[in-house]
Amino acid sequence: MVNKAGKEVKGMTVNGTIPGPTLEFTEGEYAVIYVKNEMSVETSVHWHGIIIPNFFDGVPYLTTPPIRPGETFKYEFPITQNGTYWYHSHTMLQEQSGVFGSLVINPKEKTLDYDKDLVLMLSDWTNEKPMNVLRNLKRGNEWYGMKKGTSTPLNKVIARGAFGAQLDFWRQRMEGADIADIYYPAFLVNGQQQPEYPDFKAGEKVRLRIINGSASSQFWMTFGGDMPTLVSADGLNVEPIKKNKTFIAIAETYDFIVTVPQNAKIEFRAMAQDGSGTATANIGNGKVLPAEVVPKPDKIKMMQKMAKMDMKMGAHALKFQPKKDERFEMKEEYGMQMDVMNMDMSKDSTMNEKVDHSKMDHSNLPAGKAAMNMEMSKNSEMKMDDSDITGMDMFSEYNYDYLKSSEKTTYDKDVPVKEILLNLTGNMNRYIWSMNGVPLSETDQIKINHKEVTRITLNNLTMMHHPMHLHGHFFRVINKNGEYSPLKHTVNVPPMGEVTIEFYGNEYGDWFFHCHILYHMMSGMARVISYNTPRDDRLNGYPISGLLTEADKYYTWAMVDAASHMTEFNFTTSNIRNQFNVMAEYGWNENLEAEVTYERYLHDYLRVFGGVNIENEIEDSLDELSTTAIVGIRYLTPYLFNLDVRIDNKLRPQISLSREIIIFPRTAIFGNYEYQADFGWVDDLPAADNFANEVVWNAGVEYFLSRNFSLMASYDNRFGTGGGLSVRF
Ligand SMILES: [Cu+2]
Repeated sequence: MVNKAGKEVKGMTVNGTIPGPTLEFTEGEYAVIYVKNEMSVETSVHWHGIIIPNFFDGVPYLTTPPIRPGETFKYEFPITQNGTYWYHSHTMLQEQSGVFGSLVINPKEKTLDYDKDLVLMLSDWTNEKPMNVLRNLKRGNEWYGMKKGTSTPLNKVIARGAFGAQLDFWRQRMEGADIADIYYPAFLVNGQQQPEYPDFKAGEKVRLRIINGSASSQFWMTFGGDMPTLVSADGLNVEPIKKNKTFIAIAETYDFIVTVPQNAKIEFRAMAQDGSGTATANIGNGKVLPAEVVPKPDKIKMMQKMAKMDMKMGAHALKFQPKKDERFEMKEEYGMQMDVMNMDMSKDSTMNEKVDHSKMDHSNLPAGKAAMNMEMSKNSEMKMDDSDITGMDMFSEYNYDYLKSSEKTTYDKDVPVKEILLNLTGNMNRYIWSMNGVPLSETDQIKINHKEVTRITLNNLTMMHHPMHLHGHFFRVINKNGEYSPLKHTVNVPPMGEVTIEFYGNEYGDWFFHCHILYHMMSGMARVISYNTPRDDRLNGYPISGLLTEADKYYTWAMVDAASHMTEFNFTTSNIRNQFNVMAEYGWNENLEAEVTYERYLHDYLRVFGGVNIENEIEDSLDELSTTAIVGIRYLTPYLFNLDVRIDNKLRPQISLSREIIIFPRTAIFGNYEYQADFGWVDDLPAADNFANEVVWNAGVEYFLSRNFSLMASYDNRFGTGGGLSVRF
């Protein structure tokens, strides 16, 4: 029998309540949900973790039409599961603004022992417009790290004796080991920083339904009082386990049962993974039973360990030839350098057992990496001098071995298996995120087969965690529990780590598979997984390009320096492959240079460009201006120098190098050196010289006042010395 439950979601505007209302259903009901768009922009709602008819999955332009302003869309689907889930807008970055809420489905028959429910929805809060946050990430503004104190300026690095590790990172074109990109003034539980839940009586068993609805924050959760019992993950029940400190990735859900103490309240703490902030909630009455405070991660120490591990970083996020299949070469070349470790792969069969007996926990790692760890732990020379754990173990606390399904989750042995390798790739310099070096806008769909098992190896070649979410399916996360590996809809893949998931193809249509860090999804780390079935007619007029182009938008930024010796203007507009630049510099001593260029990115670090340059011919005089056409290449070198090699239509070659380094928490130094040679190939040189050259150089210091303002001082050999203000737009 099907119950018909009608629910109406109102006021789900950007400025409405955060989170949105909790939608409660009982397993077996038929959900009918009307979503009215009262915003001035398109929206959508995705039902995260719900097994749902493809058309109602809510990814605009892929499965479901977008909801236009003023329109009401009716979602309807049978509810065939129970547990803790959530819903959120799947339109660009709207979820960051607060378009999300919880979805609680009560079981038909209650099998767990608890008296009451309490939803705890975690989120991150920014005062900025989310698209502006992404624009700041694209332009490489260092402000967020400075503001939250997680950046690693050179003075701190040197003081800790980590300059060698820093050089190793720079060599691989990385600034450091970033954990999270964005500054958040607040982290929230149910929309508040410290909510109180006093309406529970001592002795009551409360099922905490914890959902991470953040746009880009993952948390360490801890609980005060007695050890809580973890009973379900991503909505599905697992073998109950007493567990306190637990990591929750973005979009995951975990249910814990706690017993309300006598005359005391349980503190629940959620600390952002990078230690930049905490939200808490108190459950019960009386004195607070504090939750363990998780120490902040030590980024400089992480850099040192990674440098010692000889990880090869910097796999391309944007390949030269996106259509060329180089997945396996990429996996071979980047990541952990296995050969260095001199390990014997043939021992694999016995490794897992041995590893389990060691005090270290490697079991989330594939056999190869686990083996390497073991070799390392046996080899005293390879041991980290100041720690009893090896470098790879830095991320072992993120494994899912504590999750065990109560039933076998394996598929029939006779079912064919299709293997897919996805390297997770990213480029912090340009903020491009992708898989196998190919962002969403440049890739084909991943074809999967009905009634087959699809096994995906997710190999993270970046320094960041990526919580990967597959729509419309639960997948097995292969862990040490083998046949009892848990089923999930979202899996966190730690830096340089590898996770294998598999699912049985019992659906139809196209489904989205993406990193749930919204800013990564919007920068290309996403795929469409397709059963290759005909598209729903109701999607006519909503081409899939509407989704694909979301990840390839143009972002525009500008900067003005107003100083006592000169003024400078820079303008950039850029998408994944293309960039337009306008630059104008004017010295009060009557020297000027202006340039307009178009650049095409061939891959992450290399671009070709062409344009027009104007400068004064005679020093300190604007009487004669020379206009030249220019072509050349720009290249980001190892150690993060910007190299520009060009030639103009007078056949004068020019080379320049520039670099900026953050030396103190809010202070950067910068320098630029430019050398132009003229062999007289086109214009005659004066006095029958056969060679002339011109050198331009400048160096200076910048102090960051805020996201948009800096103080600057510099010397320029054309303009002299001076200081002033930099304004970023
Ligand atoms: Cu990601």
